[in-house]
Amino acid sequence: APGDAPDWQGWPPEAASRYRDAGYWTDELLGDIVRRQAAARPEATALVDGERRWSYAALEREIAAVTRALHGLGLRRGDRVIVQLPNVAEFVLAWFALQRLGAVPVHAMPAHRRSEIDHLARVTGAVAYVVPDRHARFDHRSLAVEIREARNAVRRVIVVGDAGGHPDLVPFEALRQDDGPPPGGEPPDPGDLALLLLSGGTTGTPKLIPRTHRDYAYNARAAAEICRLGPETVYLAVLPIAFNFTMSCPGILGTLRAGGTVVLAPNPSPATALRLIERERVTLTAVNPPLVPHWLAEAEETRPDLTSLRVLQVGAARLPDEWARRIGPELGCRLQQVFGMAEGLLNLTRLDDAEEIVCTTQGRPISPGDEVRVTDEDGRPVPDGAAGELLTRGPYTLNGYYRAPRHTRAHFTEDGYYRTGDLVRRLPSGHLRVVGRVKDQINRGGEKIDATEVEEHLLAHPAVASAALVAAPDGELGERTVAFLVCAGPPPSARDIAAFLRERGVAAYKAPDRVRSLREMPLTPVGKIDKRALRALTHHAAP
Ligand code: J2J
Repeated sequence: APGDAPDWQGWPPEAASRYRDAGYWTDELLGDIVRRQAAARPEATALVDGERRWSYAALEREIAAVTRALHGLGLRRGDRVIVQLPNVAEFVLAWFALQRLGAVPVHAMPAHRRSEIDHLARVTGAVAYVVPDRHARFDHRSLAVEIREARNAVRRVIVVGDAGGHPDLVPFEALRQDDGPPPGGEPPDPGDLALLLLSGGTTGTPKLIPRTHRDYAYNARAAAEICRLGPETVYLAVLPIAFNFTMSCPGILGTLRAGGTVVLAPNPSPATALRLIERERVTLTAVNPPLVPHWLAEAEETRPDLTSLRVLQVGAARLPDEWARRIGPELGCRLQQVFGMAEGLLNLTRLDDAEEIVCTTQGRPISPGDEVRVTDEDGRPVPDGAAGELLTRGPYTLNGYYRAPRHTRAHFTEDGYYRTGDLVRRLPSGHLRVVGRVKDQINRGGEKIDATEVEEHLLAHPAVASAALVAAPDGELGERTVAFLVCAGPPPSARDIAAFLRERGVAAYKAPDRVRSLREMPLTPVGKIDKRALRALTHHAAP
């Protein structure tokens, strides 16, 4: 951390005691979730990954083994560990084992590459890195070795799958069989940092979001209550497992807390997901909007038995009202719109909300402790129904980013509200409609792209003199990225740029969908690049 600044800012004492008194915050530790259910219903199915199945008792045994093994590898309370895994059971085992040690998983996405992971390693001082062997035609082991060489703090690399006999890599399989003595050491405190989530970011590099045992357990519990989860719940994890939505809204944590069953989808394809719903009698699952028309088409074509499915959650980007209206009639389940953010605030439509509300709003806050303000450009509250920026604070919303005091000052008000950068209209009922954005971010079908971050990479290209990344409306993804470039010589193509970014170790989804060259950038009166003018150009751009 720079200077003597604390790593992150917690809640003011007055708010903390209010949240405790109201019962939002308890002393529940995330690491105890499976232990409790293993005592209550040892034989019930907790986790399904392909042909592999774990009862709560079996899951408990394996988490205990992995906890001992990680302790044996030297991991201790407070240590940060980058976890970059696809939807595999080992994520669940590693995650709960880290929680029991009081170590802090850093949630990387499978698509992240050297640029993102190196940044995470540097900022967090991570001591270990958990990777798959290969995933989506990428060898994560070689990236891990590179990171380990560049970052001395990363002492251990743990590989799920084939460690290839590489002496520096620890096979995860060996951790599952550990039968050493139970680890001693201090248990974590409920107020401790429990995990670090990645923000979509708007400031050049991904910011890290500190979440504590207390606030994250409350997030999962409150969402689970609204979704009425119980032991009969079967949750299908379709979106990436490390995503806040999949983890705790109510997701994996909410389901396991309720004693239900978590089923992992190995890929997001509609055929895979719909087959799993039929086979495992799934009751709840969650997708982003671009998947919706594909699910509808697949269901129509293959007619799978979806009678078990009660609720389909859709979130992470704006769901068009017309798609929303088709879900109930065509899939035979209820739609629940989800407007969440890794920073905290979670909005859900309720199971008993009127159809019109469910199809046209993105829900309302899950907690009576959530405070919401909708303000104009000068920070003054706007009346209900008018568009304004959404500001929020509450029992599970962060008070500042991790080791980033400058970003924290930019994104929080004096009185501790987080500026979401989202433009919303609030109905008198408290429901929110997301109508736009004031942050410099592109939401590519739920995947957030920080324009500044990509622009900095583009400017490193020798032919590029000036660069701006903007969103263009897109029928499939909602938005796609267009890079406007001013070049000295012949402009690079979209393929050239994609190859250039890959070379720099940038995740592939950040490569611009289209590249257009301009003679000069349109500027605002104060001399900044006029992104509004550029966005207008995308509307009549040839594909
Ligand atoms: C419009 N924009 C939305 C929605 C998120 C649950 C669900 C999603 C996320 C998530 C999450 C939206 N309509 N329904 O963490 O727990 C945009 C907003 C928001 C940003 C947050 C969860 N749902 N968004 O998407 O941290 O712009 O979290 O501020 O990735 O996604 O992105 P992220």
